[in-house]
Amino acid sequence: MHEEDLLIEKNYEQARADENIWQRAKALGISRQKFLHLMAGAAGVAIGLPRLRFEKPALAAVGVVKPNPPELFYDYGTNIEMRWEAMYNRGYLVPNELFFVRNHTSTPRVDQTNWRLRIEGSGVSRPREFTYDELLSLPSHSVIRAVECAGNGRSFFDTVQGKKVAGSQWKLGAIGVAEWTGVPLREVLERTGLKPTARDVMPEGLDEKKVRRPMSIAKALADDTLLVYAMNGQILPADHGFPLRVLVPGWLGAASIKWVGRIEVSEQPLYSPFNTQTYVLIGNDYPSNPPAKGKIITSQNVKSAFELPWDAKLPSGPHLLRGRSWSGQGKVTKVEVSWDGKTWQSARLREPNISQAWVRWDIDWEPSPGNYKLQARATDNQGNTQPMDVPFNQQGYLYGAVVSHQVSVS
Ligand SMILES: Nc1nc2c(c(=O)[nH]1)N[C@H]1C(S)=C(S)[C@@H](COP(=O)(O)O)O[C@H]1N2
Ligand SMILES: [Mo]
Repeated sequence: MHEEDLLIEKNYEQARADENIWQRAKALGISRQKFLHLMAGAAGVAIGLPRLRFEKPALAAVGVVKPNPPELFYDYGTNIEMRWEAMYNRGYLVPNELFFVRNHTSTPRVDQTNWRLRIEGSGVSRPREFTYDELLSLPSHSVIRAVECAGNGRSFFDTVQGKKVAGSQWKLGAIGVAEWTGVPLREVLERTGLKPTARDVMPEGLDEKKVRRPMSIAKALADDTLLVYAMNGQILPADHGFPLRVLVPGWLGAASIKWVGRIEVSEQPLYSPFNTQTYVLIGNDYPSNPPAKGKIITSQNVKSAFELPWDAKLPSGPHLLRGRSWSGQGKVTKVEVSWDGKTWQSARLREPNISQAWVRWDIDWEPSPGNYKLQARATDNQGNTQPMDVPFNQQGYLYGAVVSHQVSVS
């Protein structure tokens, strides 16, 4: 094709598409000769394109609806973990297709036309139901916040402390940050005759196990505690709680009940197996707290992750290391990185830095060949700094110690 023909947009696009296919074919190790042969066999570029696209089949974890290809997720059966390396070239938010999923059973398919949200209990004087459309017509609010599983980092109790505990062996990808849109829970409680004597609020899921976990009335009335119907500008996906989920910022993920169908408001403290048996810290360093078997978890702690695969292989020479740090209790103010286990250097924090979400950071690194254990240590505005070690607890929650990330440079 002559250069001047490329002034015509259609020709230009065609030529660039051909070139692009050839480049991709070359990257796959296909020779020019073989490529021309393949192209000749196709009735034009439009047919050649899909033929040359090498896509791995999207495997489906049990009970998770969305595709979970192995380049985006680790698969733990009913739970899928975000791969941190997949965030290296993305922005602040985790796209819905890359957001981790933690299901106690499996994602239920709820038809929003028959679905109702029921508010009841001794803490309200006008118990009632809301339809999906009624909720959509209430005042709405959008916030950017993390949802993080209390078990995020659990595998390090095994690999660092040598104490393997049951449950998904998460590395650090059981967290995601999204923009959540919904009705403040307060707006709904105010429409059900909330009593001044109300103490606890317990949302309950419509999944098989009816996952439910209480929060204090103060937390329920906070501006950013939401009944969420949209995630990152899209209708809330099935795996993340369609038609409605709760967002309880800063608290463990288990408080952010998905597929919520009922909310109990009580004048008495509320308990469920999810704050007495599980999601409590049990161990020598934690006193029991009847009727809970241990210390009840509320806020998440400070953690950091590199946007690298486990284990990582890098070429020697200059590299821009990237990562993110977060705290359930506030905003990260400082991140330090070490590649020798002795000296620490400050990483550059990149805007935005949103409280109870995370901050992106980066640092230049020019390693020579060898094996390294990269470490990142964050501090939040409440003065919490990641420790080098954390006390053990039986169910492997809140592993907030500095993690060593194995990298081999050649
Ligand atoms: N109804 C219900 N809500 C639930 C769960 C569940 O299994 N059922 N899992 C909880 C846990 S343990 C976590 S960490 C978060 C995970 O949210 P995500 O799957 O949208 O990432 O949802 C919470 N809400
Ligand atoms: Mo969780």
